[in-house]
Parts: sequence; structure tokens; C-alpha cells
Amino acid sequence: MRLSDKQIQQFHEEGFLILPNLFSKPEIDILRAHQEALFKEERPENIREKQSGETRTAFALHRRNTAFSDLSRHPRLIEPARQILQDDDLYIQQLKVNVKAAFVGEVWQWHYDFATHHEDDGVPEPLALNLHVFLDDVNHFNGPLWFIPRSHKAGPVGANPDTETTSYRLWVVDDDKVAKLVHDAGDRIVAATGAAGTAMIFGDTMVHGSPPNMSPWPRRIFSAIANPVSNKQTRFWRPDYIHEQDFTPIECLPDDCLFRQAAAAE
Ligand SMILES: O=C(O)CCC(=O)C(=O)O
Repeated sequence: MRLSDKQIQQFHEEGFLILPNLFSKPEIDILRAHQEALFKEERPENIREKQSGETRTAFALHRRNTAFSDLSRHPRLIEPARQILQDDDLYIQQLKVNVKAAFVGEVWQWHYDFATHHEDDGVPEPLALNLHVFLDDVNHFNGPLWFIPRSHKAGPVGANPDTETTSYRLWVVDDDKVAKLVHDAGDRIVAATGAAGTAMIFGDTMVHGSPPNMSPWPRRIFSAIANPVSNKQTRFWRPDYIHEQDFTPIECLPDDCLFRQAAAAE
């Protein structure tokens, strides 16, 4: 799949791109088939919410489930990433589903991914792309991602590690910096909403976060971070399910890969 010139321009201008209904309902059903069982597993790859103990993030699902493995090599996600980066040799740096359970899904503080990638893992440049697929309808109430448009243009604005707010250590951006970035964006924050199957691409310096989920609707979002092999990590203290250490360039599967695996299992 190729992005249009307009989409590429929009990505570079605003810092994120939303691709409504990139995946069909039957494809999303295949991905959802095993997710609850995967999230329930007691294993280090499943990070729990601080308060409720519900799964917050399930890491390394491409190594735990065939459908998520297929999605990690799906041409509808990987080809646009190659096109934006003008680099065919990308590896999967991190793969997860962020769950945000109904009523109890907790906040993701304001952050940009490169702070963690660089400070914790020694990734040299802010090139990685975060590729999201909505596994549920995401609306204004169930904890959508919030983007500060154009914040990516400020470059890495600086962040500090937070181990208090949630169960997941994150390099977060100070309130005064967030306020300035929002002001510079024309007093805009964008809530990224859409139907299940919608995809989203954003870069490593895009400042984003998400509010708690107070609604009765769960909100599960798949995320694969694709990074050029030439820009791989230089520090290795975090577990490989948080920062993958297989730097083999992704080889895309056929466009109908999700159905082929599902058919083989029948
Ligand atoms: O799922 C969320 O609300 C936050 C996700 C996020 O910050 C990320 O993928 O970098």
C-alpha cells in the first residue's frame, strides 16, 4: 500500500496520520479472537495497571500469537512506514497492545517515544515510527490518544523518568513544556478517534498521551514500533520484550495474510 503525496505531506506537517478503516471488520475479528486469553496470562510481558491489576499493556504478542505475528509484517502497515522513512530495512523495535480496560484503564502521561528509546536504550536518532491499529472503536470517552499537532517539529523537548504515576516507567514531558507546545499548535489538541480497524502513524518526537478510561467501553490499540536497522539500540539493559533485539529487516507477508493463517487453523 502506498500513501499519497498529500498523506505524506500531512504526516510531515501535523506529525501524525490517521488511516480510517485500514483493516476490515473480519480482519479485526481474527486479531481479537485470542486477545482476552493473551491478556489474562500471568507473565512478565503483561504489565498490570497500578490500581486495578487489569492488564495495561501486553508486550511481544508477535512472539506469542500467529495473528499478531502476521500483523507485525503486514504490508498495509510496513510499506507506508518504509515510504515515510525512505528505508526498506526496518525492524520491529517493540510490539504490544495497550488495553485501557473499561472504567479502570489508567492515564498515559504526556511523553514522546524517543525520550525512552534514546535515554533508556541508546537509540541514536528519532526515526522510529509508531504504527497503531484500533482493535476497538475509539471514541472521545474511552481514552483515545491525544496528540499535540506539530509538536514533532520542536524535536526532543526533554523529559524525565516517572515511576510514580502508573505501573509503567515512562519518560514524561513537564506541564510547562506541554502548555507551550499546545499554545504553539494554535491551542489545539487532537483526540485520535475512529472505528475498529483504523490505523495511525506517528513519529518518535510527537508529544502524546491519553486520559483514563472512565467509560463502559474497553479500548484496545495494537502498536508496532518500526525502526531502521541502521538506527538500532546501543544499550541493552531492558528486557527484549520491551525493546526487541532481533534486528532482522521485516519481510512483508501478502495482503491477505490474516485470512490465510485463520483458514489454515480451521
Ligand atoms: O495507548 C495509549 O494510550 C498510549 C500509547 C502510547 O503512548 C504509545 O504507543 O507510545
